[in-house]
Order: sequence, then structure tokens, then C-alpha cells
Amino acid sequence: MIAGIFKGVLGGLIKDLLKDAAKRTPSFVKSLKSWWYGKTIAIIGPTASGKNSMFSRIKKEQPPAEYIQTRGADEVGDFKFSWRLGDGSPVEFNCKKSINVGGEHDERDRVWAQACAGADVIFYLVDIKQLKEEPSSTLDRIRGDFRWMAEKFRDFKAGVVVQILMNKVDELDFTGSLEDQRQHILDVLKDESDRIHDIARKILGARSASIVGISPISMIDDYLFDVFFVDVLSTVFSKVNQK
Ligand SMILES: Nc1nc2c(ncn2[C@@H]2O[C@H](COP(=O)(O)OP(=O)(O)OP(=O)(O)O)[C@@H](O)[C@H]2O)c(=O)[nH]1
Ligand SMILES: [Mg+2]
Repeated sequence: MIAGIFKGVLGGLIKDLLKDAAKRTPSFVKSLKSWWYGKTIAIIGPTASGKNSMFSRIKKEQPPAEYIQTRGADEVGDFKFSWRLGDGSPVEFNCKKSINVGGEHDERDRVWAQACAGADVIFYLVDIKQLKEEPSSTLDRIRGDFRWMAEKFRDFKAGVVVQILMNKVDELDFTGSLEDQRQHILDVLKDESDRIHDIARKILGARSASIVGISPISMIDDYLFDVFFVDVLSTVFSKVNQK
């Protein structure tokens, strides 16, 4: 019963999101689906930011029961990702020869380029809990990663875009109603989001136009993943097609 109510609220919320974000007409949804079809993604980000968890989520597998640090590059192989929009229609993309990489500095320098080669969309993950608790060292790490990106962009696929995901928003305290949670999360992360944008602009210069969005997400909370990932799919599409 509770699950039924929950599903109803979730379905309604996603429909609302689809309705108001970018005036989602049937032709918008059609173009969104056809843009995403066949796209290849890469997932990068600092240590323990949630890369394994994101692969599990989009492969519809159980997230890892305990944290095991990734070292080097693990083959994830090819898989198809499909996510249902509020109207029930699937958005599909390919994860071709995906590689799951570790997040330590040395791993970035050794294997991230391999993960990003050929990607159309790169997801860059940030651990929002860590950013709130240790802002200075976390922002330093983000600066370092953007410097890495600035240097490597020329090796990436032409037209590649980067979406930043502020992960672990389930860790933010919230006691209000489900309907208000999305806006609450956006509000409490506004400063961090502006800060990261600022750093990107300074370090990447003109290339920062390739950063198409910054969104909250949770890889372990079903509801929050659903709510925000629908946003991500449509923001990436909208920004790319505005350019
Ligand atoms: N609360 C919370 N924890 C998360 C979330 N995503 C991942 N975690 C936890 O964060 C830890 C690291 O997750 P991983 O997915 O292994 O991170 P990773 O980026 O692959 O880590 P490395 O490969 O070692 O860099 C694990 O304990 C996860 O359970 C999230 O959305 N919320
Ligand atoms: Mg990992």
C-alpha cells in the first residue's frame, strides 16, 4: 500500500518534471530520445565519489554491499542503458567498451583518458558529503581534475559534453514532505554548485562551455536517482541542442 502511494507520488513528480522542464512537448521528448539513442558515456570522479555505484545503478544491478576501492581500469564491457521517462517511453544509450576507473590521483593520470576516449557524455562525480565536510581539500581535488580535463580535452571526441553530478544527496538532512525535497536539495547545494561552475570557468576557459550542467543525484536512493536523472537526461539534451 505504502509502496503504491510512493510509486504514485514518484510517477506524478516525474510527470511534472517532464512537463515543466524545458516545456516538454511530445516532439521534445521524441528528439530527446533520439539524441540519447546510441550515445556512449564515461564516468569519472575522485576517490569514492560513486563511480562503481553509478555503473551498478545504470546496469540495474545491486550496488556494491561494501566499498572496495577501484585500482586501475576494470572492463565493464558493452551494455545498453534504458530509462523510462514519465510518459513511460524509454530513453536508451549504449555504454560501449565502458571502463570503470579508480579515483585516486595516480589513477586519473593513468586510466581516465582511456575511459573517456570515444565518450559522447562524460559524467564527473563529486561527493557532496565530502564537499560539505572538507570543502577546501575537496575543491582542491576538483580544481586538479578540471586541470586534467583542460589538458585532455583535445584527445576527447569532438563535441563531447560533461555533466557534473553532485552525488550522495541522500546524506543531506531533510524532514519536509517528498514534494519539497527536490527544491530543498537544489537550494542547499546552490553555493557549492556556483562554486564548482566558477572553478570550471576559470580553469577551462572557453572549454567550460562543454560543461553542460551540474545536478544533484544519489546513486543509492531509488527515488532521488529517478527524480534527478530524468532532469539530467533532459538538461544534457537541451544544452547540447542550444549550442
Ligand atoms: N550515501 C551515499 N553513499 C554512496 C552513494 N554512492 C556511493 N556511495 C558510497 O560511497 C562509497 C564509494 O562508492 P563507489 O561507488 O565504490 O565509489 P568509486 O567512485 O567507484 O570509488 P573508487 O573507484 O575507489 O574511486 C561506497 O561506500 C558507496 O556505498 C550515494 O549516492 N549515497
Ligand atoms: Mg570504483
